[in-house]
Amino acid sequence: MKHARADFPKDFLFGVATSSYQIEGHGFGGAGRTQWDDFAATPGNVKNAENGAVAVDHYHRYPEDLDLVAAAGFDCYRFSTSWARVMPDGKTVNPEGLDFYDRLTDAMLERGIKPCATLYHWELPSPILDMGGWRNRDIAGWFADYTQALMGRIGDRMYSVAPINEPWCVAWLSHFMGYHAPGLRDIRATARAMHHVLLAHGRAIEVMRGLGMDNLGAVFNFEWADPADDSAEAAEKAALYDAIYNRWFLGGVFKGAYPEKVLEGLGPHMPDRWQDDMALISQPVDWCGLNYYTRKLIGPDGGPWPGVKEVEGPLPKTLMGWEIYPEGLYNFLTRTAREYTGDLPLIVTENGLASPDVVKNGKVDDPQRIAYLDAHLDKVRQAIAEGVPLKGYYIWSLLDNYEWACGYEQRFGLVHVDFETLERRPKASYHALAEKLRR
Ligand code: PNW
Repeated sequence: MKHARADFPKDFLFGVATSSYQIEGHGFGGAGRTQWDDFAATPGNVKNAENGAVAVDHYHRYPEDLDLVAAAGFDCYRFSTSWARVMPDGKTVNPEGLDFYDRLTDAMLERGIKPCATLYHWELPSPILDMGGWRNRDIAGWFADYTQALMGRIGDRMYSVAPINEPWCVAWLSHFMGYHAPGLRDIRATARAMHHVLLAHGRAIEVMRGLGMDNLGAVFNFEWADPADDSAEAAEKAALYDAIYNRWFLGGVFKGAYPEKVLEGLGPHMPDRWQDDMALISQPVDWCGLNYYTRKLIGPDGGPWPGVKEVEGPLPKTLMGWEIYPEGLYNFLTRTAREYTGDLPLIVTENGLASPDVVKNGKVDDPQRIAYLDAHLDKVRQAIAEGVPLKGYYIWSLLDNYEWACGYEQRFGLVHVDFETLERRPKASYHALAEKLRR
């Protein structure tokens, strides 16, 4: 790796991220069924119909995994907690679930790792989905109760907390595009989910303030949109893509307002009196997290609203087929600070890639990952040099894991996992980072 800890401000935090359903293993320890178990069981939704029942068995192997976080010299561990483990029916507490997150928290602290929690990384309890899931306004109250139960137990030891991982994925990807659970393609469901997910964010922040917690934030996934050609149509479509993907959620949380051009399409389907919720949604938070992977090229042609069509870009791609475009990270860091968050601390809460691992003589080489991280860290340094209040950079992910609709095919880890034996083996990128991060 080109960059070392010494190249960053003294208090800059390096971290590594995971999520509960992608690593823990599910369906035991009193945990309930989730929408991803249901979604994966329907053929065609997930590669090989794979699910997170075993994942990488982090539930039992977390001491070894946290040892890896600590040994690399990471300051922070961004993990998520499973609603369905804490409340199997979405409403009733499972003491075993609370005990697990209590142990996990203490295991981080014992190793000098800062616990950075996310309360929802997509494993909705199935009984909540049966009641409408994100389409039902009541979800915000149920989510607040879950927040209270869990943070009442571990909140005193959290370094930072964000309620929701990637509201765009929760709402648009899952209710409009149908790529993620619950797999809907329905504009009315989408409009409701786009609003209720931020309402749940607001309610959870309110609950945690009530518990006296601070360092609370919001985590968004961003994709830079470039027009595919010089036409006015392509520019307009790229701007609409940007408004749906990025500006809806930033606007909601930091301005208390949604972009007009998205409301033109979603407006007729929005829940009644949604405007009354905007003060709760835009209450102050302490930091803003950005997950960044790629950009999209948007063509001039349309169809029915929103009529946004992605076209294939010319840049080198990762195994996911995502273009490698570090400039997009720079663009988001500078634009977010300039237009939305001002002096508020920003954190890159995810950045990384799926890349081919070359396993030879017991070693795992992943040169593409090292190059990708270096290229993005260049942009991180450039943004900091220009005054962006960026306070940390977390890599997705610690371990190869369950990559949602791609099943176990795509490997995002710094640590290779043999999915048969579940043996962990640090990749070359892990060793390279460890050498640069040790204090
Ligand atoms: C993020 N998209 O998800 C998530 O936070 C992780 O759980 C996930 O493993 C990681 O990125 C890599 O995919 C995304 O289709 C999943 O645009 C899909 C999209 C964006 C983000």
